[in-house]
Amino acid sequence: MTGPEIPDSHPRYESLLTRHRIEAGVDRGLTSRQGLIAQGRGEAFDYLLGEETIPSADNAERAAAAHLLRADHAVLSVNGNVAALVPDEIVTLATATGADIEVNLFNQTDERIERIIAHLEEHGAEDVKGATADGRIPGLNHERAKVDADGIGAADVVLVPLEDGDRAEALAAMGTTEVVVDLNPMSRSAQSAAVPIIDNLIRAVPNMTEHARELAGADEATLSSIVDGFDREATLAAAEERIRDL
Ligand code: PTJ
Repeated sequence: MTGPEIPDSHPRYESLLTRHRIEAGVDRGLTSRQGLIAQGRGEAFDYLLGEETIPSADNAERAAAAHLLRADHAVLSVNGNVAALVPDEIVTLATATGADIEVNLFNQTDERIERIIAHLEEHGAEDVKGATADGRIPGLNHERAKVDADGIGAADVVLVPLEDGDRAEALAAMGTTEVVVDLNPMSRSAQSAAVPIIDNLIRAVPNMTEHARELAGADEATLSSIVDGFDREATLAAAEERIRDL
């Protein structure tokens, strides 16, 4: 994806680049218009967090990498914002962890699912799931309950960036271990996640890959001790404290 003419010395370079990517995603029919609003909400929280990966988020990203590596069947869920912001990085994370990729949308249309699958394939993804939609998340009676039965429907660990609260809670109720990336520590999705990552997607996904690469040779006991030692409440509290103290 081509970038805008923004000098990288600009103090808000990353934020402007991110905005441009979301705009381009909408223009290309990948991202929903609601995705623009979600981006604005995220930016406000990112500003309050200091636009950096705080130590508790880095720790959560490490725990997320351990979950993905240890899983029997991990799936990275991709929506319109994820597809626009981090297509290469999601493919790289899937490769580093052996996870599947599934397109799963809040505002579902077959056309947009197919466009996003084609876009991810252009970025090197293979066997992207989401087009079959032959399974359902129990407890949700909307279009967004649809998942692939052999994808999110059968996963033990799912990474759901920028999820909406209802679906995040329904996935958690299914017994799926949920890793959520959301800049708002008070959002229902962050609050219901086994691993809430309070960080910007554009920093969180590459950092998870870095941790996954570092942990690639780790044995089951090491991965389990990282997973078991993770404290979700402390992670949420640290992010909220950072926001309140700024
Ligand atoms: O592509 P679709 O149809 O699946 O739609 C996706 C959106 C994001 C539009 C949909 O899920 C939605 O409406 O989400 P919400 O309810 O607006 O929630 C978005 C959450 O993501 C908010 O809590 C934001 O703070 C957060 N957020 C936004 N941008 C980022 C982010 N978190 C991490 N990184 C970001 N770049």
